[in-house]
Amino acid sequence: MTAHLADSAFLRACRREPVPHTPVWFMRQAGRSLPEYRRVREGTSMLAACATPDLVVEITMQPVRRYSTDAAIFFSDIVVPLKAIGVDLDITPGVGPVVGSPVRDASGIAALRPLEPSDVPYVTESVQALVKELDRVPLIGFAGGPFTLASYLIEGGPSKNHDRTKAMMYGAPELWHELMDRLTAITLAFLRIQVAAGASAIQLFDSWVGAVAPVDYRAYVLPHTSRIFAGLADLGVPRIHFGVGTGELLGVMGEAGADVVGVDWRVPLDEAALRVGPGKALQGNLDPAVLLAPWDVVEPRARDVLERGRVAEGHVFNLGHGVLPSTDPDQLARLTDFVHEASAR
Ligand code: 1CP
Repeated sequence: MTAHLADSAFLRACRREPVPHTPVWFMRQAGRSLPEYRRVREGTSMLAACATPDLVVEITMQPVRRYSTDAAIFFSDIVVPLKAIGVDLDITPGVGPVVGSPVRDASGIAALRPLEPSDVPYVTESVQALVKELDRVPLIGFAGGPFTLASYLIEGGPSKNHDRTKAMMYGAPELWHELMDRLTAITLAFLRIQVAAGASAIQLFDSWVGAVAPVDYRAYVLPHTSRIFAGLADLGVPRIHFGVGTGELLGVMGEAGADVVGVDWRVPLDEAALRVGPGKALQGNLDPAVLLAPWDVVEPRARDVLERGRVAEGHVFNLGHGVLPSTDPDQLARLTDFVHEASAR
């Protein structure tokens, strides 16, 4: 990593060091809300796009060029490593990941083999090309958290209540832990491949883990997420841990070993800092739907996030979840500039 990159506001904030301004990036900043994204994606399926380095580089760069965010997020999807080991799945427009034969028994779990770098040569190639192109802007690699991946595999697609997932978790804990062990190994391998190729930080998106109670998180999820973060420790890159609806889980998530905890919009950052405990930076947490309101509504709320974020030992400004597809890109441009100007020290 170059000195400029290591000294970037984003990586400094993740390490809880003083920053010239609060760094900002947006979950799901690539794609969806950008007309230039829709143009380059025309005629190419989501998974085919993820496997085409030229497209990955272009789409990852689009929001960085447009907004001057302090970090780029690798254009891919949480199901890419599962597809790469042979799981029969696709990403259906307007729905999300859909699995052909959901994983519900020991033989389905046994088929989930480890991920090797040779399964995802396009990931290595894309990250290497991106790191060159981004120059002084850090690239965040990512993977899905094991609970979230397990939910897609078991339910066969997006789910509101995660019924079958919880049925396995509570009713067949040995199967559950075997599945989580395999997903943990795949996730760790996928993240290490991205860092080996040059990613400067990683984020674990355990988006749907807010569906479990703290006591169950401790029993059924924490052992696995802890192994993922411990398995990345030797790489020396900041590790970010994010989920939605995790207000009650922030304390136990803080124990999993990440350097930065992502907070959704439901818990103010000053309160989140108390729940997460010392020794962590926070990331978040403007409600993405606020951006659908006029700027004079957005500005005081963004200022409030910045002010509460000062209570944390380090703060990376973000939304509380991904950019909504109907967001006007000009609002994100204005928000990026506002965060930079209002937080300048
Ligand atoms: O054809 C398309 O454009 C499909 C839309 C799309 C896109 C642009 C999907 C399908 N995935 C992605 C890219 C993606 N996914 C990124 C790249 C960076 C970016 O867009 O800035 C990232 C980080 C993800 C991660 C992801 N995929 C998560 C975790 C983050 C989150 O939003 O919580 C999850 C849960 C998924 C699953 C997924 N993939 C796609 C959709 C529509 C969904 C969600 C479906 C559901 O509600 O369960």
